Amino acid sequence: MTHATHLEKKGIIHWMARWIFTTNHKDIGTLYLCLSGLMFFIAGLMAMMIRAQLLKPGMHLFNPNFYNELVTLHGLIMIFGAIMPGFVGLANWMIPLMIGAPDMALPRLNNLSFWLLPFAFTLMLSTLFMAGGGPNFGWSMYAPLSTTFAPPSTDFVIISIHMMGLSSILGGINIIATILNLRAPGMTLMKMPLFVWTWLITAFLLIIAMPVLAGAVTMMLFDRHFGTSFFNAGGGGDPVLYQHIFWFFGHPEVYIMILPGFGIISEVIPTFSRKKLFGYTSMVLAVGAIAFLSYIVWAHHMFTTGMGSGAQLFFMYTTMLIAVPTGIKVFNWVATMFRGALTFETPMLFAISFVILFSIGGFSGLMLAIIPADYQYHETYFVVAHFHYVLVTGALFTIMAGIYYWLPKWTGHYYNETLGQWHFWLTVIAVNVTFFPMHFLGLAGMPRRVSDYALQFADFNFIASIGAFVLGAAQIIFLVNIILTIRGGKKAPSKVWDGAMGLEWTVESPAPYHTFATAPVLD
Ligand code: CU1
Repeated sequence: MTHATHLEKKGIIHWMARWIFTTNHKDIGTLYLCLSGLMFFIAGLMAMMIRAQLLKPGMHLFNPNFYNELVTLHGLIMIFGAIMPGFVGLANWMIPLMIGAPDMALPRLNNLSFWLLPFAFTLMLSTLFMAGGGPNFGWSMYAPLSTTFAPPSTDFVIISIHMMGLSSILGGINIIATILNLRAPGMTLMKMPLFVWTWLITAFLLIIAMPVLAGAVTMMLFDRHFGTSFFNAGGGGDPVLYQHIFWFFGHPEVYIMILPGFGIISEVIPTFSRKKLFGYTSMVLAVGAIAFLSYIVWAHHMFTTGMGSGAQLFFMYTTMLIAVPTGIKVFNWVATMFRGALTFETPMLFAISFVILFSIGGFSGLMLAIIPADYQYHETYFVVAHFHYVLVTGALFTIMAGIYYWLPKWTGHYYNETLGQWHFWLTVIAVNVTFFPMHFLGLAGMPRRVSDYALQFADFNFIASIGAFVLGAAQIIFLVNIILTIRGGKKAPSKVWDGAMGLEWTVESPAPYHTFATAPVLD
């Protein structure tokens, strides 16, 4: 071995050791964001394969069973692989900086929380190559499809969900410990930036919700292998019990994927409006109210299971009640922009389009909450349209807003604004072209999770598929822009957005010693 290759080898080992053993919140934040990006790519490819199969009626790209595996893994990986790690990555990067903490409270636990995930997702994706195929029962894993009739690989899905759940619970504990214990003197709870507040509440949701999911999949495992009949009517159990347990986790999970996004938007809109956030206290209370309500609405996913009308009415009214705190938040965001000195950089564009498109998703959610109407909409593309409007804007757009907003702080360089604008406009147009026609498909009666459809649905499906391909392609611009920003670009000062009234961060942070830049660029 020559001297040079020896040094090179040492360099690679050092580089690997740094990322594997790191306990630094910025490093771990970066790892989370890289994993999120990779999972977004994989689950996005699956979405485009789904839309290719649905391009026109009678397509035979794959057999219906593989189509179901794609639908299942697209959902599971987007939720647990792309969105949640994306928000946790942003939390790792920004919460210590925003509250003036030197790092997360439990740095080694932080390392473990991250490194559980690559193994969990390798396990989950490997099910595609197992005998009998991957999971084919949808991300909600309803029994008995996931028990009696499921392929053997389901057990590996269960184990990977346990690993992801453990990661989330440990991450939630770490975030709560950090926020409650490591705030700088003077940083009282009601002075914390909204992003920190929303994450504090989200962390409690995680700790309450994830063990419930773990319980549900463990009961699945017992029904599959250990002779129990929790979800088997033949043995005295009830498949509907699975749905109750799953959605007691599943509905709060939706808010786990949205509340941190509310926080990001509450940082971005004031900065680019050059005004203080309107109604800070009501924002905090609204997030708390939404989090509470999210635990008493779960059966709105189950109106058609034959529950009594008293229960149906309870879940209808509590669901509709969520519109009140959500309305308060939308009002406050608009009031913050009102008479502000607005500019429309990429983070602000994503923030404004979030407010508008998320409201559309909110309204279709209200439509779904109306019991008699839900009998018509249930299991149709109307539901698919609804939750993609909520999650693509509430999670994806807000994460993108956050990345554009904070990238200059992280790297010391501005991103390319022209590329950012192209990325935004292509994305926002493509999202609407993809998902808006699904409302019409659902109202016309097209069922979800079916790999082919009747002729009358052809036109809207074709439009939706074209939109999906454009949406996927547009993300290449995002990736290129991020790489260019990491490698160089216009130098950014510590007050990246002209310090807009000191609204960017409440606490000046020490220079990150692990930026990508070669020279220290942040003061
Ligand atoms: Cu729900």
